[in-house]
Amino acid sequence: MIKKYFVIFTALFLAVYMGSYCFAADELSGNIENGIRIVEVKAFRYKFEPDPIVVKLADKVRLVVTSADVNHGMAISEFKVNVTIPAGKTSTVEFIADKKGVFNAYCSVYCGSGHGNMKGRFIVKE
Ligand SMILES: [Cu+2]
Repeated sequence: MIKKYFVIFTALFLAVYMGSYCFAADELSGNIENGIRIVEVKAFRYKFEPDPIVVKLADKVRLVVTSADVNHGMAISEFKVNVTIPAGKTSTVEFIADKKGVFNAYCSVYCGSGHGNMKGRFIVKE
């Protein structure tokens, strides 16, 4: 009897554990180099990748954004980020993630019919 519960408990634990691992939306993005969290982002019609971008509160963040197609922009209003990325080029922006929460990163340069929906999430967690 106890053995049975143990098996069920273990199965449940594994399911929850694996589930949270697979669907973790909050794994930190990029790598720390010289104290800066560097995240490579790809901008293309009509998405940013990765999505979400996840950083830690107080991180110094450098977004290295490359456009895979046309001119794009990447803006995160709460951090006064607004960078333009010419077609096929890479732009870089640096800022401090000094507020926690879930923020919108959106395209700020008209890039086609789906431009208005070109959004990603920028998550700052503790
Ligand atoms: Cu756009």
